[in-house]
Amino acid sequence: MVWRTILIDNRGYVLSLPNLLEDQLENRLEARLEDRPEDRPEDRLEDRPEDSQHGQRWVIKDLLAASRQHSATATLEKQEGQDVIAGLCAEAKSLPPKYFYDARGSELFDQISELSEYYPTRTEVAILKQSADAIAHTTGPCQIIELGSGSATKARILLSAYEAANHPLRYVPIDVSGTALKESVQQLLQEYPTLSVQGLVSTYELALTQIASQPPNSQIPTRLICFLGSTIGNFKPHEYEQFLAKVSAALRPGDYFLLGIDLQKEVSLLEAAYNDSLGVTAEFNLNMLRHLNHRFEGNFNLSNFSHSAIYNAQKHQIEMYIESLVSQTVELKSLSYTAHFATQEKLLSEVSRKFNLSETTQQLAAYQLPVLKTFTDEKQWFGLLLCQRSAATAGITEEM
Ligand code: AVJ
Repeated sequence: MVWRTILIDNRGYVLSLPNLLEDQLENRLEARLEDRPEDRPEDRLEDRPEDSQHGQRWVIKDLLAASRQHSATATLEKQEGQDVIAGLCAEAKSLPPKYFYDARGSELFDQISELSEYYPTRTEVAILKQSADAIAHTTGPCQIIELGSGSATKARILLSAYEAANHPLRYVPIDVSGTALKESVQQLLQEYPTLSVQGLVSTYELALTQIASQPPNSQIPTRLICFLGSTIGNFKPHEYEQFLAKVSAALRPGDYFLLGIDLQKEVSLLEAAYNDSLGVTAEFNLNMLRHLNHRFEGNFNLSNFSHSAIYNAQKHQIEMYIESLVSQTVELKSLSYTAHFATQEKLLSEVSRKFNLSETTQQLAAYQLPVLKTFTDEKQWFGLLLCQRSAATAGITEEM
């Protein structure tokens, strides 16, 4: 299968040529940017539905590459690594969890999800299998948009239910790992002969902005945004609120939101899930440093760091740390940044919040995302909430 990568900028302009090889992207894109005619209406993405006009069933757009090129003020890496510098500069060091997910990190996460101690994936998959038909029946035909699609294991459960319900199959996977995205799309297209796919290599932020600006698809106007796996638990409280506001703004009244949340439970179960006996979580955690080495010409020596994870009961969250075993200095060359670590200094690499069903249900309603149906397992370990975007209430401006 020949891959066709299309790049679009923030305003939805197509920048690249078909059949671009990934390692050539940056140079080619720069060249294209220079000879790009200003604001040609025929280049608008919305006017080029990939299925009907080009006879294609898929398109993958790299919003990250496109947005990086957008800023003329800083070098590509400087722009991109600002969050890394900010995290390492802080009194209490931290790094954004999105840096877990290079190709290796996505692979390691798949391994985590199969560990005996790591109950969330298995539990959510079981709930999804039981509820997928009800979800398909409730939403009717819709575009399935998934934030953080990874290897799309859970999407398959939904797609099969929509297929069984004779709904048209339209999937919009979004992931920061281009490799994971391409591999999963390639597989899905083979498994579902009628499926059409629009993949986005993107952060959630950028993707939600893009989704908010898309006019309704004439064939399948209803959208279902899926955010599974309790990845929402990675957000700090203010980021969580901003995120719900963005989802709400991206959806039109009548659209759906399917949210997976890991529920509060016994501490021993939680801590075991993030300190597995095979050490896969430890490897996943430290892989972030390898990713930073690769991405920003860093010299983190992984054997000088170790993994730890504890449950913070006050904040109802797992906190995962990378601890420095020695006093050391690490340089990230392409960011022109040097960080010092003291012996036993801890860097927070992830928080994984654990939720309360009724509290979360109330919060969703406050963002015009009232819960229509709640699905859970018999132990109440994990919750799957199907919400429907309501019409704006008095005092809140409708943006669509
Ligand atoms: C993918 C964010 C849901 O928080 O449980 C697994 C990531 N980190 N083991 C989680 C993770 C360590 C996972 N999420």
